[in-house]
Amino acid sequence: MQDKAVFEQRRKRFFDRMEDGIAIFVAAPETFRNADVTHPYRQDTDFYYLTGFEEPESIALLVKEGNNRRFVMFLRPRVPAEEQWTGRRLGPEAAIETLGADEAFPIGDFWNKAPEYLNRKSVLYYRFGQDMARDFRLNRIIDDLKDEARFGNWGPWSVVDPRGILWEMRMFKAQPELEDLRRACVITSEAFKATIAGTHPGMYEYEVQALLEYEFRRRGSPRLGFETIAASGSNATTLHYVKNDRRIGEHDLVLLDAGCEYNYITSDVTRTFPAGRDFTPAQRDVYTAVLEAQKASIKQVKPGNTYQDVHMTAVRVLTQRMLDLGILHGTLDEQIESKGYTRYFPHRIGHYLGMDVHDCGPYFVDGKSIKLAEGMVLTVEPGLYIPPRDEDVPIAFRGIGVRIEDDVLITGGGNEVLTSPPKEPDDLSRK
Ligand SMILES: [Mn+2]
Repeated sequence: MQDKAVFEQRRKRFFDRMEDGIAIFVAAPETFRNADVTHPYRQDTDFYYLTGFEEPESIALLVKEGNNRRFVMFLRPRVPAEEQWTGRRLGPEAAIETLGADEAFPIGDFWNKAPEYLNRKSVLYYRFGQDMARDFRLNRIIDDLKDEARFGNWGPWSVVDPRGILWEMRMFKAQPELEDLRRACVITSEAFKATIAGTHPGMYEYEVQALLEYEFRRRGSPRLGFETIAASGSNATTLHYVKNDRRIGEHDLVLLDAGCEYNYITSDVTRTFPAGRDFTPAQRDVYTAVLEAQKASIKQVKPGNTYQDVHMTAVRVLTQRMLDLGILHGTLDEQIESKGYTRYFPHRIGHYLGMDVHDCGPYFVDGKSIKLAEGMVLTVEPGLYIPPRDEDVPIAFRGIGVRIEDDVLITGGGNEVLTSPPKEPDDLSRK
């Protein structure tokens, strides 16, 4: 666990923003893969953000009544016979000291104690819709409290999704988050560099994936931020290709899109590079178009510019270059007006990055593209994807897919690119 003061500070900020009432946060459930084998466990992002606690089967309450603020934890008790199988648990006694909880109880007590915590609270902060049985039970408790009005009891009258507060907090990265993000970006960059150097024709895509993920792990990353895309040849034209089971050919490009987590913050990088000695002329044409678009877009990432400004910069460069190469026809204005370019650049320029790879936060407010501001982190990842059997395109371009992605922090004066694997075509030819 990171320094507990980080989580205490976050809880304080949440308390400051919430109205008098109670907020309930639930740990991610363990999910079964097959038989009694579970998927690798990762804590729910919002739960971890506020508690720093990584165990499943736990619930955190933030209770606010005026100046009286209490952080209450429910968690698995210490049971040596169970811990012999699944490992050491923190337990309620240690939760006070280790997590900074004001009160802590075994998770089995939660439903018995829930009515007393919910009683006479006007606002409940809770995310409905993740577990119907739990939602139903909570709702029942609230209704039962209201039925006891003659005894002076009542349950919350309004239910608020806590993500409204949390996501505004998580969207802007400050010191503790930035330290971890920088670390994730350095590990990812170094691992990409090693993997690009270690990739050769004849390898399978999954070997490249395994090499990259080994390079992440040996540098101290506990897990991936998302499934690795290792796409060779025309597989790179499938945006979220994760089969990774094809043998890489002599003249293929390899598109590698991956990122490691560090302290629950992830990086997200894409590089596209020739598996063999060099780009073919057509590959180089497409590659330099995407690189030019990426560089131009990154320049637009600064306070006051909008997300849409960054996106449209890429659209203009990519569209113009596709017209130059005979991939599109007509004029720049016509193509932009008709959105004809989306046939080969179908996605947006990038996304917020943080504890979730597609991190929280609005992109449009009141119908207007949001203005970028210091502390936000955005990926910039233009791409061109020419389907292998697109007969409207000169044959040399068919089946080429290129994406180039870096992680960009918005600073007071502009931006800082946090990721650094090679991307100049001459640095990617070898070898
Ligand atoms: Mn991305």
